[in-house]
Parts: sequence; structure tokens; C-alpha cells
Amino acid sequence: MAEATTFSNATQILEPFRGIKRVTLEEYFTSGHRTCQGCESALVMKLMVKASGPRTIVLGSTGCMYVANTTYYTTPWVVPWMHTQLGSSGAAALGTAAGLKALMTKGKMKSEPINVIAFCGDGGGADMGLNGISATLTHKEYNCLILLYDNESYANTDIQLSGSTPYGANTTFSPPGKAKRIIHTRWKKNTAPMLAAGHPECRYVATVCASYAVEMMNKVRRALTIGGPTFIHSLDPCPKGWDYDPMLSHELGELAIETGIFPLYEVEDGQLRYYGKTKAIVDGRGRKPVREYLLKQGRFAHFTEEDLAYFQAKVDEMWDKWEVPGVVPFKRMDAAKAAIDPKS
Ligand SMILES: Cc1ncc(C[n+]2csc(CCOP(=O)(O)OP(=O)(O)O)c2C)c(N)n1
Ligand code: SF4
Ligand SMILES: [Mg+2]
Repeated sequence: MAEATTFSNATQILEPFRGIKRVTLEEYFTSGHRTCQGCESALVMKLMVKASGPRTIVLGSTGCMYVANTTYYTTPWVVPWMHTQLGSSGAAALGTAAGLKALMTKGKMKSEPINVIAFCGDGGGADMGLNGISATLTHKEYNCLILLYDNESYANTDIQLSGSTPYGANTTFSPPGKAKRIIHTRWKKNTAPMLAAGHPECRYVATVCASYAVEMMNKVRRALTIGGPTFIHSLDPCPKGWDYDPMLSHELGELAIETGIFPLYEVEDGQLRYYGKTKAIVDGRGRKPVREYLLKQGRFAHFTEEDLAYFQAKVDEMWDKWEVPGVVPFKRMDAAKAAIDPKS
């Protein structure tokens, strides 16, 4: 039996990496996986555990990052890793954190901060597992991070559309046809703000993109340091599902930010902070036209000028009309007042 210790629910203090040269060399997600060439989600896994370090348990729901990472008798995971059912990242995170806490409280395990990270895809997290993630984010007594890697489809089962698939994209469930060009007519879910606004005691919610690797790792480190249940949403270019040359993954991540389609920010204790090029946009720098991003991807190859204009107008609205630009889609109070009283 482990030595009896007084349990304290402390978290590891993970200081931010101050620049790329300060990033640790050790890897906890190494060779042995079989993701596609240029898979950004695999890079996200690698950066996520590099940021958290060796005292980490990772739990992963079904999807590419389970299937391609655990081919029979091979695995890239150096830290303890467990598969969980497709919609269960929230429950797995909470249960593991609660289990560790119980064992440490009873003195059955040495009392020390251990990072618990559960990842999920957009299908498993933003669609099927949303209820479990929501429940977890209300349990402030447990330290665990849920990281949603968003490749914008149910990729592992051959690119079916999810609630996170962008408007108009060609997926196996939304192939453009002659009679109807745009089959998928819904706008993408706004997952991170929904979770931030809906869980006032969740202390940290952030968005990331692996094209900005140091920033991404530092947000993981911040989430784990601040503790309680926390949530990070990562946008991950996927060469197979998005249909582009794998060498463009990094560039597409950058373009998603520079066009304003996917803003980078964090919400810590209710305080919103924009990051990098998103901050520059908020401060007045122009956004790149969405066509520069969309037309590099085969999933939008059927787009006409009309479709591009519609997409651009929707993104413009995020920045020009939303109460909190790029984040909260309520119309601005001044615009709402003007609509009620044309004289004001
Ligand atoms: C309950 C359940 N329904 C369906 C499946 C089949 N399935 C396995 S992976 C997957 C896609 C998951 O998509 P996502 O969470 O976005 O992860 P990705 O494959 O894109 O990495 C599906 C539908 C399953 N494993 N379990
Ligand atoms: S389909 Fe996409 S997410 Fe899945 S392994 Fe390939 S590139 Fe990665
Ligand atoms: Mg997915």
C-alpha cells in the first residue's frame, strides 16, 4: 500500500514556454501511429502531451485519433492512455479525475498532481458527447482538461458531415449534385463559446490551432495549471477530409485564422483575451478574403461566386455585428436598439 499522505487537490504549475527554444525536447506521443500524411490532429496530440509532460493520463474517444493511433500492438503513446466510447470523453475525464482523487484521499496512492486529459473529435465531442462534457464542466472539484480536435467531419468512418462541418462542404453525406449544388446548408456550431457561456464555474475555455504551436501548448499548460474542469477547442486541417495536398496543413491553419473564420482566444475566469492574428483583426487589421482559404480545398471546389459571397457575408457578420466579435453571436446592443427605435 502506498504511504498515507494528506490529499490536496493541487494542480501542476506549468509555466508557459517562452518561445520555441524553451520547449522541452521529450516526446510522449512518438512514432507508431498511422494517421494520414499531413494529419494536423496527430500533431495536436503530440503537442498536447509535450505541453502536459510525463505525469499525465490521456483518455481518447473513438475516431481517427483512437483508430489510427492504436493499431494492433503498436502505439505512439508514451504516457498511460485509455480508449473510451465515442460520446464519452466528458465521463471518462471526470471518472478518472474522481478515481485519482479517491485513491489519493484514502492514501492508496501517493498524493501528487496528475494531469488528466480527455480528447474527442468534433463528432464525438461537439455532437454526440456534448451532454457529458457539459456535466463535467460543472464539477469544479475535479481537475481535468477536455480537448476537442475538430477536423470538421466524422473522419474515421469516411468523412460524414458533423455539426462542425462548414457550410456547403462536400462530405460523403453532402455530395454536390447537378440538381442541388449545396447539400449541407447549416452554419458550423459555435462550440467553445457555448461551453464558456453555459458553465460559469468552468475557469478556462480556449481555442487553438497547431499552426501556432507554442501558443497552443501554452494554452494547454494554462488549462492544466488553473485546474477544475477546462476545455480547449482545436481546429485541425485534415488532408483527407478537406481534400488538399498534405503539405498545406500548416498554411490552411493560418488561413483559417487570417480570414477570421476560426478566431483564437481564451476565456479565463470570465475574462476574454484574443490572441495573435485574431487580436490584430479585433484591433482593426483587415481579414483575408475567405476564398483564399476555401478554394485551396477540394471540399469547396463546387462553390460558385454566389456561394463564396454567402460564406464571406456570414464571416463578416461575425466581426461586424456580433456583440463580442467572432465569439458571441448576439447582435450588438446598439444594432438591436436601432432596430426597435429607428430614431435612436
Ligand atoms: C456509438 C457509436 N456510433 C458510431 C460509431 C462509429 N464511429 C467510429 S469513429 C466515428 C467518427 C467519429 O468522428 P469524430 O469524433 O469527429 O472523430 P474523427 O473520426 O473525425 O477523428 C464513428 C461514427 C461508434 N464507434 N460508436
Ligand atoms: S482522415 Fe484526417 S484526421 Fe483522420 S488520420 Fe487522416 S488526416 Fe488525420
Ligand atoms: Mg472529426
